[in-house]
Amino acid sequence: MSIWNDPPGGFHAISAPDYLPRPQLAEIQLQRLQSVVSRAYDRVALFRSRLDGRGLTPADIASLADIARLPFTVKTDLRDTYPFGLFASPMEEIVRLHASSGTTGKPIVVAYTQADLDVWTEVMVRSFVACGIHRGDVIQNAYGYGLFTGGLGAHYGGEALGATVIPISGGNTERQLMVMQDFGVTAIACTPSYFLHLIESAKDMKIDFSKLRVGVFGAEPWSDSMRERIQDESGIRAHDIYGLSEIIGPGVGVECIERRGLHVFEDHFFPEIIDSETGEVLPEGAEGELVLTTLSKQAMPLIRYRTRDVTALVSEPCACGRTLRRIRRIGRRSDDMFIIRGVNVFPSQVETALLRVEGTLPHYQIILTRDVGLDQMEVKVEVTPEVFSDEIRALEALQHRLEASIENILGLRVKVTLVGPRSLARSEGKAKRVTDLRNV
Ligand code: DLL
Repeated sequence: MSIWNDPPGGFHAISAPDYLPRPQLAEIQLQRLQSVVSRAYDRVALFRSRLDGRGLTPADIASLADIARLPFTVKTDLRDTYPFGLFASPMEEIVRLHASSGTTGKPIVVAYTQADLDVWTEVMVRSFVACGIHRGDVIQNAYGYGLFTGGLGAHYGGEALGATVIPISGGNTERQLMVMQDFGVTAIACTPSYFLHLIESAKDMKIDFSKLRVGVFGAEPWSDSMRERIQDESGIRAHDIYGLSEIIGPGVGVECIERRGLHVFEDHFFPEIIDSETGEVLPEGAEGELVLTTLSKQAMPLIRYRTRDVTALVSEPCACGRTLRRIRRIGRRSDDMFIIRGVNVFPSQVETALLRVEGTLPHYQIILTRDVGLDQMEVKVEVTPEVFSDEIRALEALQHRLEASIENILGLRVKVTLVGPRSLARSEGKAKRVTDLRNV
């Protein structure tokens, strides 16, 4: 039997919830929704006061449709309660913390109990299975290990599946290619742009990765044309995987073999699409902002979290047999966040970093390019007239201070270019801070 065939019921019992009849799934969802709303209400001051403010109690959630009565949660709620204000479990029960970009200087923090980690592992196993990855596969996990959720999320999923996981993390391209060839790697997990970089470098090094057959790519938007290019140039199948730290990490949704949208693991994450201007829930199929509710999270349950990712829900049955609804691939966001080398960046974070250093003006431009498949970011920043007339050494020192300040906040080394006062174009109305030239 072909390993690509994952029949209804799956080879893996763990994937059984992917194929539940919808009414049965809805029952599980309602029961979990009621319990997560109670948990958040009882244990998290912010949720309690928001529900109280609407005159609601957890007992008002009598059907799945009642979810629309609940208030939204947004990223700034995580910032305002930094670091631990949204936790619904005592520290003694929290076994892991991760962090992701906030909108200014501080990151946002997310927490997991052991049961949360088990759910995360489960959805990652189900994701790998959906991509046609099995026991016997050798997975090169080139997502970053650390505070970023990609590395450890994929790692534990791969191991629990029974595959062989190589925890190589991101970076060091030559070593990646050597390992890929020498260790007989059959599957790779990394950002699509990094894989593109690997392909380009492999050409130069005359390395062929003929054993590699599948890639699990996510953490940043990538187009259909980028998928074609990846597949044409490497001969592998490229799957899209989606997730975000606030909800769990990778494994919120994934493309099955059909690759016509990403199945959302709806038994753990309840999806809605809203109009990002009005907050109104949109009908099936309409494009809007994805809102997710964690149905089984203990340490940090999030109710109606506004992801800012723009997509649409697809509910036509999928040929793979999964009954889970799908979201269309995410092409853009409803805010100004962009992703570079897998790191989420808000222009406001760059601004915070620049303003921490004396001698610059709050006029800057962020330019994104791609060089041999690798994302590059340059920040052009205006300096004050006094600084501009300084000698070259003083300017270089300022440039280095700015680069260090940005690295401090983003964890990314980027190029800073100083320019004279009034040399950057001013926009009328809303400032356009980012020029993205990375079109693949
Ligand atoms: O990027 C989790 C992840 C790791 C997903 C590995 C997939 C693979 P964050 O760092 O919190 O978490 O970033 C989440 O990244 O809101 C989207 O804007 C974007 N994003 C993630 N996956 C995709 C994707 C991880 N497949 C933010 N397509 C999300 C488009 C994606 N955007």
